[in-house]
Amino acid sequence: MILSGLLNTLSVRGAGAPFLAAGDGTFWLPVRASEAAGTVDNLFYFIFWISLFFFTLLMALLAIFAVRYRRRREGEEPEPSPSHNLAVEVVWTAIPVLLVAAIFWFGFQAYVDMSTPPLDAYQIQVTGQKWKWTFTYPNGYVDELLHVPADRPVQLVMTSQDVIHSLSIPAFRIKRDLVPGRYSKAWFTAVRPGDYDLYCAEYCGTQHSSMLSTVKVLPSEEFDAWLREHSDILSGLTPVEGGERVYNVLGCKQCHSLDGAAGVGPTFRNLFGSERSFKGGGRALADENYVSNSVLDPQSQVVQGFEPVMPTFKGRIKDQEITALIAFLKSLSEHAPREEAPAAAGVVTP
Ligand code: HEC
Ligand SMILES: [Cu+2]
Repeated sequence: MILSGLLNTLSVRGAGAPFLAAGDGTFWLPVRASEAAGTVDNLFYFIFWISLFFFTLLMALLAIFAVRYRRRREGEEPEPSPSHNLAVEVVWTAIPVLLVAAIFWFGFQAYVDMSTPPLDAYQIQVTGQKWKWTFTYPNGYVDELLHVPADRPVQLVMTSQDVIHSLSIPAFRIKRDLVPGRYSKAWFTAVRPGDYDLYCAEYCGTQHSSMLSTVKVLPSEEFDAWLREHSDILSGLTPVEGGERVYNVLGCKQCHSLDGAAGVGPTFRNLFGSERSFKGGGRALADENYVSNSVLDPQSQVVQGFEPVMPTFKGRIKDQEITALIAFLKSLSEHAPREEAPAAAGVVTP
């Protein structure tokens, strides 16, 4: 029967090979890079062809009837038309009901599959905030690009720090909202190594359109090697080099320059050891504890002339990384003692 054939082509893990396997995009849809993409596309084309078939049929009948039964003479009376035909009515009710039921069934199946991650899925935490994505790996490594292993189910556990965002990866056919104060989940199995676009699909403020990232699908062993290499960002580096690495990797450079120019936040040049004044009064010397506190609780002392927009790095930065940052800031400042001060080693975490 046609229906069971369709069922086969549509089922994700069904016996039959999917009609559209992972592969290049089609006219309407982008490249298919996840296991579920074929199912979604089959469903899309199922609905598309049904719609096209009925649209063509109805428009053709409309045109034919309009010509065939047109009024040919001035004053011609309409012929009496039948008001009821049981057979025709049963047919035009039953066929659409069956089609709609089939669409529901295939759609529901795909929805359930796409909402139920396998228990052994590899978990990555996702945070959305105005206007960037951060991806936290099981070992604590944080990145702004989403690296995932191919051919392994990956689950994203997502939340937002401010407003509603929506993570959308067209090549994987997934899109899910991130809501502040709760966790939403999405999962996929990427099947084609390569780079794919990741968008925010929920209007979240003025720079919504630049809230972009890239998904990098790596072959499984390459992914493991990549994660190992990037996890310990301080390894093999001096404290100053390590601090510079932290500055780049954790995104401080988006807001803090090194050349003396103020950006969204104050420059890091000559910051360490200088006197700071705060909004609403108060002054302090920028020492080790001040830097540590600025990173962990930025809103507690807001520097005069700047907005309180720095996100907290609590939970995302390790103590050794703060220590390295302090060494880096000292190297940029003429107010700092030239040698490593012993106090830098003992960072206080509130
Ligand atoms: C989104 C922009 C942004 C990011 C990212 C950011 N900051 Fe800030 N930062 C600010 C702003 C704005 C201020 C000034 C207002 C305040 O004190 O909260 C500031 C203040 C500071 C201060 C105090 C500066 C001073 O002049 O006294 C330090 C130290 C600091 N940030 C360190 C960091 C470090 C380290 C990182 C990365 C781990 C970082 N910031 C990431 C925006 C940012
Ligand atoms: Cu957004």
